[in-house]
Amino acid sequence: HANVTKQLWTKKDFISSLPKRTPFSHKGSFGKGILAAGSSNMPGACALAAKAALTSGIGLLSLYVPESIKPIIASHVAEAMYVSGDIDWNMYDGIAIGPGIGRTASAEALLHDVLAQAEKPLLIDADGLYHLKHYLPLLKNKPSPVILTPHPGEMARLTGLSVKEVENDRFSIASQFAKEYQVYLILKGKYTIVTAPDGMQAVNPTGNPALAKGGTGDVLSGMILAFMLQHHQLFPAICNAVYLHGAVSDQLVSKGHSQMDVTASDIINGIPMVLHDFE
Ligand code: NPW
Ligand code: AMP
Ligand code: MG
Repeated sequence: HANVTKQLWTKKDFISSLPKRTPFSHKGSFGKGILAAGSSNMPGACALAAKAALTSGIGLLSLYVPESIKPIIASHVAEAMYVSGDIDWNMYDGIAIGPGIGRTASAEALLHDVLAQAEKPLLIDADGLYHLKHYLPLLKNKPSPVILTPHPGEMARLTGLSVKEVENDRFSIASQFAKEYQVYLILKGKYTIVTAPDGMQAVNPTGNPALAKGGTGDVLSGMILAFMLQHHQLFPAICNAVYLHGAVSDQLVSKGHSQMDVTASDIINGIPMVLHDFE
C-alpha cells in the first residue's frame, strides 16, 4: 500500500524477503564488502563486526584497519583480507565504517574521505557517526545510499537534541532526519526503528536487554553490511539484519542463556541456529 508508512517487521517479512542461494552461485554473487573499523584501543570492535559479517553470508570481506592491529585482528578473523593506504573505496559493492575507529584527527579524515568518495552503499556507525556531525551537508545529494545506525546517544549528538528528547519522539525525529538528509536511519534500542529516505518506517519487535552490552552494536553493523550486499533491496536488507540480531538474543535467552551472561560474541555464534530455523 503506497500510503502505509509504518509497519511492524515480522518473522514472515524476514522469511519472505531473505534471498535464496542458487546452486550455481559463487562468492562474487554475495558481494565484496569493505569494513573500516578498529584502533589500537578498540581492536575488538573490528573483530566483532568482521566476524558478524562473515557469519551473515558476505561473499568477500576486506578490512581497513590500522597497521598496528592487523596481526591481532588477523589472528581472530582468518577469512578476511586486509587493505591499507590510499584505496579506491568504490572497488567494493558496499562499505561500512566506524566501529572502534576512535575520535582522532586521522579517524575523522578517514570518515571524511570515505563519505566524499563513496559511490556504493555506505554504512556509518559508532565513531563514524561521531565524526559525521561535522560533515552532515555531504549527505545531501549523494547519488548512492547512506545508512546510519545511531543509538539514542549518537542520535542526540547528530541532532543537537537531548537523549530524552530523542527517546520521547523516536518516530518523528527519525523520520525528519532521514528525509532531510536522504539517508536510511536505524534508530536503535528497544523497538529499533528503520526509516527509509522517503520516510517509510519499520519497527523491529525482536531483542531484549541481553543486548545492552558493549560490542552488540558493532555486531549489528557487520550483519547489516553482509545483508545489504545480498538482498536486492536495501530496506528489507536492513530490517532483516536488525530482526535477526534481536532474534538471536531472544533465542539465546530462551535456550540456555540468561540476559546477564549473553555477550556480543554469543550473538555472532547464535546466528547459525536462528538462520537454520528460518531458512
Ligand atoms: P550514558 O553514559 O550511558 O548515560 P558514545 P559508545 C549515551 C566502540 N566500542 N545506548 C551514553 O550515556 C564503538 O564501536 C568498542 C547507548 C553515552 O554518553 C565506538 O567506536 C568495543 N548510549 C566507541 O566504542 C565495545 C546511550 O551515549 C553515549 C544511550 C564508542 O561507542 C564497545 C555513548 O555513546 C563499543 O561498541 C543508549 N540507549 N542513551 C570494543 N570491544 O572494541 C544515551 N547514551 O559516546 O558514542 O560511545 O557507544 O560506547
Ligand atoms: P550499541 O549501543 O551501538 O552497542 O548497540 C546496542 C545494540 O543492542 C542495538 O542494536 C540496540 O538496539 C540493542 N539493544 C540495547 N539494549 C536493548 C534492549 N533493552 N532491548 C532490545 N535491544 C537492545
Ligand atoms: Mg555502537
